[in-house]
Amino acid sequence: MSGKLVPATPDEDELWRLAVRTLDGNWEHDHTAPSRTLYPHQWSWDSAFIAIGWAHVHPDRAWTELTSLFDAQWRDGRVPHIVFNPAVPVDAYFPGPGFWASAAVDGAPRVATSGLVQPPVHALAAWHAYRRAPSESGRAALGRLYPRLVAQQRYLATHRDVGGAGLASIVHPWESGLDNSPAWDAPLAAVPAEVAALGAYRRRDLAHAAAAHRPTDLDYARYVAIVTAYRTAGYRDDGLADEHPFLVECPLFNAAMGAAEHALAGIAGEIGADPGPHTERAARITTALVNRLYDPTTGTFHPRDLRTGRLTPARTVLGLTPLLLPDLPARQVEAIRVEAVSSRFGLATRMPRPLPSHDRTAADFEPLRYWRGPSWMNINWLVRHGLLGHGHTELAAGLRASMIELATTAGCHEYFHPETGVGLGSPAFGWTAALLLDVLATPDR
Ligand code: 9WN
Repeated sequence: MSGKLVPATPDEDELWRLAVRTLDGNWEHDHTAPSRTLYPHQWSWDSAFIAIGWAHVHPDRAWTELTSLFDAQWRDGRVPHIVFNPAVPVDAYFPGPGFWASAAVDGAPRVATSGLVQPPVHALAAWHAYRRAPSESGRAALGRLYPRLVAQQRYLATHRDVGGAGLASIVHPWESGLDNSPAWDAPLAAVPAEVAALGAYRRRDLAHAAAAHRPTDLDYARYVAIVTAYRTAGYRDDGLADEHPFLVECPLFNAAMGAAEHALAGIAGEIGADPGPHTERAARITTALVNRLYDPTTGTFHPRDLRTGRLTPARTVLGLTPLLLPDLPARQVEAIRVEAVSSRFGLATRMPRPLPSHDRTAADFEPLRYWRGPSWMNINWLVRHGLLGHGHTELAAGLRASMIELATTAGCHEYFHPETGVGLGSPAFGWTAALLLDVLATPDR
């Protein structure tokens, strides 16, 4: 599907052009910066979402975006969450390349990267991008990416299965992509850290965004302490269970990992490989996710803290994301629907605003602070995708309309006030623009 097929109203037409301009403005020779100011390098899951948008207007850029990211894949298969652009000054983002020190690690690529990962939405994105713009060169790019996507999954399913139950653990809130979510409050509170330790560094985010919207200094001190522990261990995963201060099984991360196997089955079929092993692995991940992270008493999914063995109590939007799995059992699909349409999230066939990132009725709901309330386009896109996959077309249509209406008034911001719809964070944000293109180009069925 390409740009010219968009059945646009004048408003949608203008929005389409704004989104393309935003992506163009952030394009940087072989990748797209999430934001020129706040995030001037390449981010892993951002690139996946952004590739879906490029597929509508510039399919070659979609493949370049994913390929440049996977060029930085480590020998063990991990796809780093940040690939540093050497042309950007080293102090433009904290923590920068010197802090991560990837060059000192055997098996890291030549380009400087972080040592963490992000939710593995890349196979899903590659499969989407291909189906949006099928072509011979697209199939060839898909064929080259396939073994790298498989290696990414293998890394997560082996090195990161710290709990031994078939799910991957995240070792830092940054790996969740929802860095400051209330879901991490309990495991993060157990990480020993002192704000004073931050004195050695300068937070660059506060030069571009209001402190009241961003994580606190104590959160940052803990983020730094967790990376320091992992870096000191050479980013090796074999000692995680004994030593590492933050170990959590996240519902979104694992739903993405399962959805990736479904996407890889589709890709395998397209390029003449065997889809069978992917379908089998997908089924195992779905079973493990339901067994480990679904709580029948709350009727939603929660992260599991491996340090305590307990599910974390917050009911965040993470709980809705297993809908991404096409083979999620009907009981859990229905439980997620009930949770989503409750006053906590407000999903409806006509809804004033997209889903918030946290339960609107919770005492710790904060409409302005990063991932603790604001609405984000990528999460709404994922949930829409899941609703469509499970036949909830009218709810998906309500969500789509609310996403378009929000961006029509507020533009391509990084995130949005979940009640007023005011745009927050970076005003020219990559995945917002990219996913708007996709939503505009895929009208309700
Ligand atoms: C840390 C780039 C990234 C997103 C994350 C988002 C934010 C970074 C930060 O920006 O995280 O990785 O500095 O806060 O939380 O989801 O990938 O857009």
